[in-house]
Amino acid sequence: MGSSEDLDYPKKLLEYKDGFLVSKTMFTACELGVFDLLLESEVPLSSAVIAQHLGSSIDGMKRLLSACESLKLLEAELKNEEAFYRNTELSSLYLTKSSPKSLYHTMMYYSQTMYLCWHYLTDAVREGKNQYGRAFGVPSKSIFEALYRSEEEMIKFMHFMNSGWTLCGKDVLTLFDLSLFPNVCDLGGCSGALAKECISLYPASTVTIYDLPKVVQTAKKHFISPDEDRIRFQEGDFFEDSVPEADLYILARIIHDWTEKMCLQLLEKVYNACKPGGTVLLVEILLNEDRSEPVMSQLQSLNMLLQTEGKERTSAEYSKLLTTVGFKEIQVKTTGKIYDAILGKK
Ligand code: SAM
Ligand code: ASE
Repeated sequence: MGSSEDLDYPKKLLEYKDGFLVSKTMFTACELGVFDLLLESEVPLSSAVIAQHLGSSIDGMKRLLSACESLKLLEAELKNEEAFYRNTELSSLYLTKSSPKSLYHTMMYYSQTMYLCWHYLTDAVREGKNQYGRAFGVPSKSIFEALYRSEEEMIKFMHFMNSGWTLCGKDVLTLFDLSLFPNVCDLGGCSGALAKECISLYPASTVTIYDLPKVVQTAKKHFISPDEDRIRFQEGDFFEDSVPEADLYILARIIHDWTEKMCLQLLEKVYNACKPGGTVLLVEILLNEDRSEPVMSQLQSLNMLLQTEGKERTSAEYSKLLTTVGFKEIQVKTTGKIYDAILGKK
């Protein structure tokens, strides 16, 4: 840090400045369907053919494709001075819609929703609150009313939530031996990616997805098939209504949405619903104890400021929330990936 090299030529700052140009280039190629078209095609395709298939200008597509090549998202081979493009292995695996590891819905949510919110980061920092009013013209009173401002937006969010678990859903559910819990409740279980992972990892478990009524109805309609009969549903509001009986409560990406006071209210309800030996599993992105890292957790915490009433926390802060309401034997385990887990017992 601070070497003369850095000060003569601020390489890092120039890279940071272009961060959103890189993101938007990748998002745009996803959104236009470049990676999907190249996955389907048996042979590499020219810019003109790709532009024609995807209904874009030839010049715009030429620039997009060569930017993607320079970002190593595409590979090109020259024939008679014309470039023919194909996907890299990485793009085929993660940027196509149909891949089992697809991050397509993550990219779309970042590009279409989060990008608009981040335009108002200055306002969010000044005011210390989310920016749905400015970004989407909807009142920012209740965050999930804003997040679900139309059915279409709710479905996009539900796809986004699912696509996050393709990377580390299995990892977070195998940190602790959850086979001890036949009856699992996934509070705020949304579109059910973790519930599906849970029943496939633990053949004796039944998972109840608890969520707001319209989320449960949409999950049943679009995300969970009736033959996944070890997944059950319960509609409700976890701040207003009682929660189902269970041996294990999973709260994945729930606590980070809320203020301290609301977190304690929710966790106290979960504690009271637990029988002795009952267990809670929090799944969250963790900040290091000195809060300096990881960068991704820091950026996610800014996103929580923009989109919710919450923030990202350290494992000590999560442990404190759990012990405050009465949970004991707190254990923290890390995956080395994005999400980690904290377990507590009654
Ligand atoms: N647990 C899922 C995951 O990690 O993919 C979804 C996390 S998402 C950030 C938060 C979930 O909590 C959403 O599905 C949302 O509908 C649900 N939720 C928000 N407020 C709720 C409430 N008051 N009662 C029940 N569920 C709620
Ligand atoms: C929430 C999580 C998110 C509420 C709104 C949100 C995320 C984006 N908007 O609980 C999660 C983003 N995290 C990652 C790793 O993509």
